[in-house]
Amino acid sequence: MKKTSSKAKASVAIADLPSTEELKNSIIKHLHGSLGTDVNKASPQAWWRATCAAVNEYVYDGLRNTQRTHYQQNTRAVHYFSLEYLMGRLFSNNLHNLGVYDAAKDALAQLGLNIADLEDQEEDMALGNGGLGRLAACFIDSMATLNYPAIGYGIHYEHGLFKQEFSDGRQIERPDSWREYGNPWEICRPESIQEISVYGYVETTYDLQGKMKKVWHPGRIIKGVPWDIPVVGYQGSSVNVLRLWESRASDFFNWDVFNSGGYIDAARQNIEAETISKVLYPNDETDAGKELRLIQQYFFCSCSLKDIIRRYKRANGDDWSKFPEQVAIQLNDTHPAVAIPELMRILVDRAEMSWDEAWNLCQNVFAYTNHTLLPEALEKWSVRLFEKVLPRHLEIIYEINRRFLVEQVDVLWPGDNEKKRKLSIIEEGHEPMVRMGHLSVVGSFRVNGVAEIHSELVKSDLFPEMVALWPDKFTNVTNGVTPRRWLKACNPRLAKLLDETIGDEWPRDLKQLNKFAAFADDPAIQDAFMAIKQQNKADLATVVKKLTNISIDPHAIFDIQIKRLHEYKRQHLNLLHILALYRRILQNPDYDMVPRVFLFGAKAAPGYKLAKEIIYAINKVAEKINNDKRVKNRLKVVFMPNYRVTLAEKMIPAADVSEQISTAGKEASGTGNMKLALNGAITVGTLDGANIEIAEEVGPDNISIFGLTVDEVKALQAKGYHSWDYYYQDAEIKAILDWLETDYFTPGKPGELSAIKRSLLEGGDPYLVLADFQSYVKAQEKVDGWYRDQAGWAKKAILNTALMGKFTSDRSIEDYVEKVWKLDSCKISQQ
Ligand code: GFP
Ligand code: GFP
Repeated sequence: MKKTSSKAKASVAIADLPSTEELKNSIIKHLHGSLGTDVNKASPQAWWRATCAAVNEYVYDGLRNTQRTHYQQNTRAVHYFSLEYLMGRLFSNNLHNLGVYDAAKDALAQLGLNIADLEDQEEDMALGNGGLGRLAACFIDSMATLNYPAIGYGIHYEHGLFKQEFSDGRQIERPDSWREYGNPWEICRPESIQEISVYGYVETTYDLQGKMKKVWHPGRIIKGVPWDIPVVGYQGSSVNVLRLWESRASDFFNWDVFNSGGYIDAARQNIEAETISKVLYPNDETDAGKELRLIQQYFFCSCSLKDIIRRYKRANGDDWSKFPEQVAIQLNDTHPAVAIPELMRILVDRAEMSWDEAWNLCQNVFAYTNHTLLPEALEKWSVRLFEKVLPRHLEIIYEINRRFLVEQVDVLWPGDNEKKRKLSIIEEGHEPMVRMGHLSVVGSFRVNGVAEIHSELVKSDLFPEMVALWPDKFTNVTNGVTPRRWLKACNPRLAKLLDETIGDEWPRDLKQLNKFAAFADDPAIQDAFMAIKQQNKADLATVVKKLTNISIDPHAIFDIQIKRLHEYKRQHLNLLHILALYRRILQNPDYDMVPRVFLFGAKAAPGYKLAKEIIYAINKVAEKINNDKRVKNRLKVVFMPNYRVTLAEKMIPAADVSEQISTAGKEASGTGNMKLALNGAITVGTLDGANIEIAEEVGPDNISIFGLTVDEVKALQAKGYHSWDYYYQDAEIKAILDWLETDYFTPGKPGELSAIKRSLLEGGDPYLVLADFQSYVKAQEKVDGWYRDQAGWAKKAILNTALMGKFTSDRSIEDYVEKVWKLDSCKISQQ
């Protein structure tokens, strides 16, 4: 008889969770039977794989039960289309979500193994750049937890985001081969392969009735092989699937070339086909590999649509009328927007549906999330490129656009050519472009931004005319993060304290954290909370020592900025503040400040020069400060190499201060801000993105806000912003910027760090770093003052944790369900 743990009662998809003893036996069984090795000689890798295999027995149980239930009930499902999924590691996540983490830990301990060592055997699944990809990962966790029928679709990149190393302070990129030796969590599904076409030309033909028909003769056919990664909901609710497509040369095509004697050619085309899923594109890599990137987007959209249609037809036959009832597709940014013309092509060209019927159907299926207002992120593809890669889709886009301009734009603004020019999906000019943002809005029934202010700016600044055309189309869904990974799993000490004080319901009902607020003044809880933070900081100090050889004092304030490196996120503002403190210390040896350790984690896109210069500058300044005796340990600066999800999980629980310092109006939401506050860090932040909503939740006493507001930024820019004025009028700014030009931080090499100064002065300081500088310094002084009162600080930190309930991704998903997807949750039945 299997022992059913108490957790199993709450679970629906998985009948019997294993006891410690059963897990132990299963691990050994898999060590022998799946890994072909023996307890006496197994490597940590083998133990880790055997444990994954043991866990997978239960995961697959849940997967089968979930898929069967969805199939039997023919449920409506949401399909999340995303070019990025920043999953991190799955081992501890799956154990926690199954509710067997402790059992596994004990089982491994009985086998003489430390679970943390096994966790370190896993490579991060880093199939994303930053916030956008990590959001997708949090969302699929929440969708499974809340029992929503949902599939994540994406690309099975062979290489995820590059690994970062530093060489003399400069970023070096190394390939990430996360699945070089296979990944125990994924299942290849050759039975569900799809074929997709690219290139070629379009022929116009007429049937006997004289009806025109377009026939696309593709130049190449590529095979998409699906890999499924089970997504385990909390307490074993649903087990959904993340389906990632890998590209391969189509057998059909190779055979053809091979027969005509072109073996080498066939091999070359093989390589080309496989290139499609080779690498994840780093952000901001604007000019490189445009063609490949467009093909990547089309490849996964087409494979996914065909997969969805196959499943739909299996349940509903050839009757398309129920398609919009059964299928919702969420476009994660404009990256998958080509799915819109692709579905039109399938409906009009293949299913021979009328245009109007097809368009009506499309417009009831797609919804689009905008993640940024930055112009470089609103994708555009040259018409020329589109025509080469997807000739039929370009025609379809022209037709979508023609009808849009005639039937919508010209009706609301008759004869207004300026409006047409602005709203056209095709941007005119020397090099005509397809605007994927416009296409996404026109083809979707809902468009959302990712925080209140951002959604407002999407309406007022980005698409005001679209709002005039379709006022109800636009909405907001504020981002969220999964509290399972970002508190329960990464901060077990705090999780335990919460369990003991407010009960253990909070991981699936984060508003429960509110109850913790009642303990904010309780000295015993304050002490416990601060002791936990202290232990987490000591743990991080060990990691820092190991990775960088820098010693940091866990009693200093740990001030953390972790996010992609970008000028708008303003890591260089943080750097200027560090320089200001350093200078004050040098000028006044007794300068009174609470010792502070500034920790950074960030990757710069390989082609983003200034971002890389900022990393270099921080590393060089760090080197100098960390070795300067006069500083007397009041300041330490650490740039953590190879920032990724796994490192975030170690840094976030140890943070005292969270840096969220983007130029107001630029950070759509942020999600790191939520994770850090949830773990009790005090935010130093601008009124930007979700910081605004965090401030509303935690209240002004528990957050340090600074800088220009969105309206003030706009006003300043309208009036004309002159960064030179700040340089000449503020002696501290001038001294710091001039300092960067000397060889103080780069002995013998003056000018090595001058790129930052140049961008802030000659470059016009596009992100208003100098305008916000003094206000930022004051916000930091406020934090310094707060920290001197430890009880007061503990209270603020506790309240940050307690008042973050809104920011669970479960709430975001419920918002999507209500405002966009209209899904029913589906209780999974066991067999
Ligand atoms: C199955 C089930 C679906 C389920 C998906 C994804 O489809 O109901 O939603 O898997 O979990 F039938 P196949 O891809 O196996 O055909
Ligand atoms: C982007 C935006 C963030 C936002 C995420 C998720 O992420 O403000 O929180 O998408 O919506 F910029 P990154 O570009 O910062 O990775």
